[in-house]
Formats: sequence, C-alpha cells, structure tokens
Amino acid sequence: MCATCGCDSGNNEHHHHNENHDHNHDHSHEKKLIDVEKDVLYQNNLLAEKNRGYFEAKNILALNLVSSPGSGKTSLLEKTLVDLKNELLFAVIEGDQQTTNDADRIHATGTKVTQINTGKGCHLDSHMILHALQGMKPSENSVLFIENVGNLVCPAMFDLGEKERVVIISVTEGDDKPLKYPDMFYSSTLCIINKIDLLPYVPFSLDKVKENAKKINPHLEIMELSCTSGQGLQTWYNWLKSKVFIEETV
Ligand SMILES: Nc1nc2c(ncn2[C@@H]2O[C@H](COP(=O)(O)OP(=O)(O)O)[C@@H](O)[C@H]2O)c(=O)[nH]1
Ligand SMILES: [Mg+2]
Repeated sequence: MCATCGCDSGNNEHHHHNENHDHNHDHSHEKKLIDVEKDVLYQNNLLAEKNRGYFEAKNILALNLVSSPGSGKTSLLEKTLVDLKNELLFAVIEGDQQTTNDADRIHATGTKVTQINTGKGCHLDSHMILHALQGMKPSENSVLFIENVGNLVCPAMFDLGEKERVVIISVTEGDDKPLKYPDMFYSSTLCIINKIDLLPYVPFSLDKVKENAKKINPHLEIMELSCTSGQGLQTWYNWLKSKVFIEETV
C-alpha cells in the first residue's frame, strides 16, 4: 500500500510491523483502506473525463509522458519543442516532487509551461491537471505534453484525461522492466526506448525488451531513439504528427 496514492500492492496479506501486534480483530481497517482507494480512483476518473472533454472541445492532443526518473522525458521534450516549433503549437505541464528545474528547461525553449510540485506525492492526478489547465489555458489546436513524476508504478493508475500515454525506457534501466512494471506498459499506447547511443556499453537487448513489452501489451507501439545523437527522432516526430493529423480530421 503506497502511503500517498493508496495504490494496491496487489498483496492481500496483512503485514504488521509491530511484533507485539497479537490482538484478534476482523481486519475491518483493511476494508476501509480498499474503500478509500476505490474512492480516490473513482474521483480521479471523473475529473479525468472532464479534462478529456476539455481537450476534445479545444482540439488539444494531450500526451502523458511516464517513465522512471532520468530516462529522458525532459530531454525528449526539449528536442521536440525546438525541432517542431514551426509546425506545431505546444504547451507543457511538468510534474515533479520538488524544484522547477524541468519547467526552467522547457521555458528556455520558448514554450508555455506550468510546473506542478507534488511534494510527498508520487504521481500527478486529474485534479492537479484540471487546476493547471485553468491557470495556463493552452491554445486550441495545440499539443499538450504532461511530464509525469518519474515513477514506473503509481502514475499507471491515474488517468489524467490524456489521449495517449507514452512510456519511456532507457537502455541503462534493463530489458526486464516491462515484466517488472506491467501496469505501466499495459496502460501505455507507445513505448519509446531512449539512449540507444549507449547500447554498445550496456548489456541491454532491444529484441528482449520488445518481446517483454509485447508480452504485457501486444498492442503497444515501440520505437527506439537517442535524444543525444538524434537517431530515431524523426520516427517519433512522424508518429506525433500523425496523431495531430488524426485529431484534425475526426
Ligand atoms: N547518453 C544519453 N543520455 C541521455 C539521452 N537522453 C537523455 N539523456 C541524459 O539522461 C539524463 C536524464 O535526462 P532527463 O531528460 O532529465 O530525464 P527525465 O528525468 O526522464 O526527465 C540527463 O543527463 C540527459 O542528458 C540519450 O539519448 N542518450
Ligand atoms: Mg524530467
């Protein structure tokens, strides 16, 4: 049980850290915990639908970028915002526990950006996004990137109202991660494998990570790139533009 988001550990065993906890009880506090968790996710889903309606009404393509810390979310945004600035209109919501470091990096590209600091929180939720939208008012017909808190677990449970969830994994993290964090890979529509410039130096198999990711989610699209060398970025840009194009034609 995560103390901040109420996420289920998936383990229904009742753990007591206090060795002297020997009283008999009916575990009703567990039920209370599950009810709270259900309520948190229910409320989140309601507001996520509200956000989705807002995005649809304004023809905003919202993408939720999720990954472990340091896999390259902000680096990918920095490249994308600069390289496509003459073709697409962008806005960014940055999520981190502390600091405005990422928002500062995005601001330096000349893009409209809002930073959300979650404090003890380990994920963004739909209420935070709603609040940020009310403040920043992203333009119609734009692409809104939401960089989530670096965490491969809790953000998987929280729909923000996004159209696409993009999970980024870098080659230094190990090719077994889709199997270890299945919820994130199952709930994403695109997987970007970043830092392929480092492949000669690390024991990471592109084939293996793809096989593992497809085991979890057979529909997952997968692409590989390097923000540092630029290799593969064009594939990402084409994917992004194809999504904007689809948005405009429906
Ligand atoms: N070698 C290499 N380093 C990268 C690449 N992309 C990002 N990095 C580095 O990885 C670190 C974390 O990147 P950042 O974008 O802050 O990751 P975030 O925490 O997911 O936003 C930084 O030092 C980046 O320079 C890449 O494609 N190749
Ligand atoms: Mg970042």
